Amino acid sequence: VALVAGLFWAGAMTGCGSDVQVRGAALVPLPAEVVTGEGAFTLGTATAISVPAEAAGVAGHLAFAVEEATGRRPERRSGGEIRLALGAGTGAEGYELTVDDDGIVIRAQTEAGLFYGVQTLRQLLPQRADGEAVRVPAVRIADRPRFPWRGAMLDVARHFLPVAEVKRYIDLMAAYKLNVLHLHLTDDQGWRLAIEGWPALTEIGAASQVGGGRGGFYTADDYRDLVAYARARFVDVVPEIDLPGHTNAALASYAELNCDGRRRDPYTGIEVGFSALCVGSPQTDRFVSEVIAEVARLTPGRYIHVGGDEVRELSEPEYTRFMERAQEIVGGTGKRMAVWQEAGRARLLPGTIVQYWKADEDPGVVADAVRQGAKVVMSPASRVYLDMKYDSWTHVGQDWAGMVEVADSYEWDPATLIEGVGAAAVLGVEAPLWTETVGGFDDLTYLAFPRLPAVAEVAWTPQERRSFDVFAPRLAAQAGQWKRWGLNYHESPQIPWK
Ligand code: TNX
Repeated sequence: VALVAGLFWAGAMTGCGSDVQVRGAALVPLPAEVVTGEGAFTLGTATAISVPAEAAGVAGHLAFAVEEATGRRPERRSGGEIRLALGAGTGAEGYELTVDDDGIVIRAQTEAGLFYGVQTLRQLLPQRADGEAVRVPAVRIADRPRFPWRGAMLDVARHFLPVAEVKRYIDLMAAYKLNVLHLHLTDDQGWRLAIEGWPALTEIGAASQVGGGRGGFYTADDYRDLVAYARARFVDVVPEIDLPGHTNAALASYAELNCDGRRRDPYTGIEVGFSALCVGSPQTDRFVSEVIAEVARLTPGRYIHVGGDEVRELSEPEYTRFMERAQEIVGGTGKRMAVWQEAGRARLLPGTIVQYWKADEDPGVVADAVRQGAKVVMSPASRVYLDMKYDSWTHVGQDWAGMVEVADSYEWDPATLIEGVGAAAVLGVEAPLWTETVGGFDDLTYLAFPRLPAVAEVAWTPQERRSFDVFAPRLAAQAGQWKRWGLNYHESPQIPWK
């Protein structure tokens, strides 16, 4: 007898289900459809995986998931009991996962869909059973994301993050089916990407950060390595070069970018809004053109983010003219422009991405941008800014957008947040992590967990399937994994941790 998913989850939640069912209830983000069946498949050290050649990019991820559960790397051969299959009908990122007595099959139209099926399987498997048989109860899952843009942003400018830590964050994102990593590469406090022909950007611009540390930067090879690592996990990198404000690091590197021709001092504080390129000058135009060209060359993805936020030093016409010129430069490289909401005041090409972040400054500009054909990525600070404190006890973070507990991050609908910006205009959701106060990876994960998985479910799961009461125990069940991964996370009082 198949139970409908809602009943199944409710049963597991109230403790009526068996232990195995409770494990089944630990899926985050919640799939679109889950139907439990009868029986189970038992994995052992002899279980093999079967992966078609065209899905080779997912084989390693599947093998890893099985190894996590059985303690042994599975053999890959045709006729293996855990099978990946490509086939039409699931949509670009959807998949179907079936567990019965004979085995496990994940079907999808694309490798990305198969990858998400594998991430779901990972959550269905008990971890590190070491020798014990691993029982997976029969289930049929049909799943697909609500939004195509499921993002996280890392600010590597205020505090530099080494490549290895960015990769760890990508792993965490991918486990929750997030697919866009927005890298905030430049700001007042540091310039983090080497640009050919502009050596001072890294000799001077990269050598500072908040609080006066050594800073750091990515070489072109580091950046390519990050992009490839992300790609292998179906994550696109969207680089941000924040212009024309938030540019002190560039202004400290090159005198010619300043209207008075004088280099600025490096900046290690946390004020915003005080810097701006000398817009309209030929030097600035050459700088922006060469930087964007280099970033476009290094980035296989469609989008380049050029910031546009918090520019207080320019007049309105100077600002909008600059953003329109930046749009022309980005377009000239074959990419599309992404911008923070303020740039909705400029004339935008259809298909531009406008990222909403705050309510107190004219959210009407976002609706204006949509009327110009822009698509919106939702990053409401009071919901998804992972640098906000959870409560007054939080030892790291800011509070200008309020305290943001897990329920705040979870209980909102991107399609009804802004008047005049309906579902059709919303491309997705993104959780930024600004790092003014974040000096190390443990603080970073403390802020991201558990809010990042909450935002992942906002972006993935159909709105009518979401409720915080049902989410909270599923989230609690993730903690075992987080401990095995060695993650520092916030034990929110809103979550029934075991
Ligand atoms: C606002 S969000 C900023 C960032 C800060 C952040 C701190 C945005 C587009 N600008 O420069 O780091 O607040 O929460």
